[in-house]
Amino acid sequence: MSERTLAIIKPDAVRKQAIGDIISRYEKAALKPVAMKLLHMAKPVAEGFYAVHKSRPFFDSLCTFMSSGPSVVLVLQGDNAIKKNREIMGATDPAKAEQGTIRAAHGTNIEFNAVHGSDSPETATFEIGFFFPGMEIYDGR
Ligand code: IDP
Ligand code: MG
Repeated sequence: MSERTLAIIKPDAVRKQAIGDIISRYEKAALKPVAMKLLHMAKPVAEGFYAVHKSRPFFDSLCTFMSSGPSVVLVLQGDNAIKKNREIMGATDPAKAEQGTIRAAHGTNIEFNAVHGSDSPETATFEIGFFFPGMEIYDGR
């Protein structure tokens, strides 16, 4: 079933000039970008995006990181896009991520882990709507 997921190429990966490599991995996995932009999140924007994590001990540090430089935010579309993206991302902790995954290739540690991917249809709907109005998402397939 074709579905959509939200991906973020986080500030650490943008700083490492890994944007092109990561987008190439999405395309090779048949995850087609249908909306995309580069933006520098203000800290309150990062706090809104990660509100689900606000009681976690790493919340403030995570939001400082996510607002430390520009990110690339994308909507990816394809069969089982949510699960497939989580697979090619690898585990949250890059040290535990399988070889060949984006986090194994570009992650530094459990916080600076290169990419975000929605984890369920509900979070995908919230996260896509957080960054993109419907009119900015390509619908031509
Ligand atoms: P996910 O990105 O693999 O879905 P989540 O548990 O949803 O992982 O955590 C959101 C983000 O918070 C992670 O991608 C990572 O940047 C950061 N994070 C998660 N766990 C920790 C931690 O234990 N210490 C510091 N940062 C963390
Ligand atoms: Mg998550």
